[in-house]
Amino acid sequence: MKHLILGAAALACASTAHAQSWDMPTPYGDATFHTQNIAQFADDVRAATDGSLDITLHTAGSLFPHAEIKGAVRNRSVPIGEFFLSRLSNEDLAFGVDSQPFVATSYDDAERLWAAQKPVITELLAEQGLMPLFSVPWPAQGLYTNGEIAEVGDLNGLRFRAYNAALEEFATLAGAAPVQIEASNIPQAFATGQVEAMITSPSTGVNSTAWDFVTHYTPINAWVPKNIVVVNQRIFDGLDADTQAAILAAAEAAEARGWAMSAAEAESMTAALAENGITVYEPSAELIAGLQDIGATMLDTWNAAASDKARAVLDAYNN
Ligand code: PCA
Repeated sequence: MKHLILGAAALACASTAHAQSWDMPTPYGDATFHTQNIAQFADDVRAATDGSLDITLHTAGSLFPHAEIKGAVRNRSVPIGEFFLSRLSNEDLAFGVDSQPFVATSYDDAERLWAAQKPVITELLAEQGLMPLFSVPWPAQGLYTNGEIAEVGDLNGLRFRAYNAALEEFATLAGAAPVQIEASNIPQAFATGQVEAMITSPSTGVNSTAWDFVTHYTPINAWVPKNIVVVNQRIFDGLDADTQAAILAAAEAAEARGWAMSAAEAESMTAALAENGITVYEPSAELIAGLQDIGATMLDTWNAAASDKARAVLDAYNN
């Protein structure tokens, strides 16, 4: 009996000693479906570990600015974090394939692209002591402007909000003037006249109340970019096997749930844009052809600069 009690005490002790609080930064706000999905992931982990791993979200860039989140997980300032995957394209173009225009434009394409990309970026992230847990796409990206855009020439000279290097290149090739703005700063950037047009998902359009500053939206659906959640490998390896398994199971569920949430928002948030007074119109054949030309130019540039790993992703996707 004494032995048993001691055993139980030791167990309780062990679990207290190992109870952990994890801070998790994300660039996106609380109303974003990605954030809601991650909140559910955190709840699932808490439940599966009987509260011994407690993940606290820090949203809208409140703990680290977007550009620093990956580095913060790498240097163990935080164990886990979320960011926009293609922002790492300056490290290797393999990270940015999902943001190349007209490479993958539907959820089916995006799913195949993620299957091709995952092993390669898992390897690249491992070199930095990082492990991907799950990745979820935004709805396909559409064009927000004041007035209808009939052809690429109509974008000429517009101050254009961008969120990564590919979109900056795209806007520049369209004759627009790109300005990098974080998603949570979109309303302010439009209100102050810093930008006057953007390409983003219907989700981000609704989350930033786009009807306050633009009149028109067209679903050009040119790419389906992803967020990724990564964990520090060394911190993960330091967890007991049950906790590791709980995280991996919750991550798998979060990936499946996130893709479904994304697809649902592609429709519901486009409808919400219209309900709030935005004119939603189909892109003209001329506009799409012009945007496809820009995409082709970008792909040439991409191919010329791509690493073997990046090329392997595109080859695996295309074959
Ligand atoms: N929303 C994010 C990334 C892509 C998207 O749909 C943003 O606009 O920053």
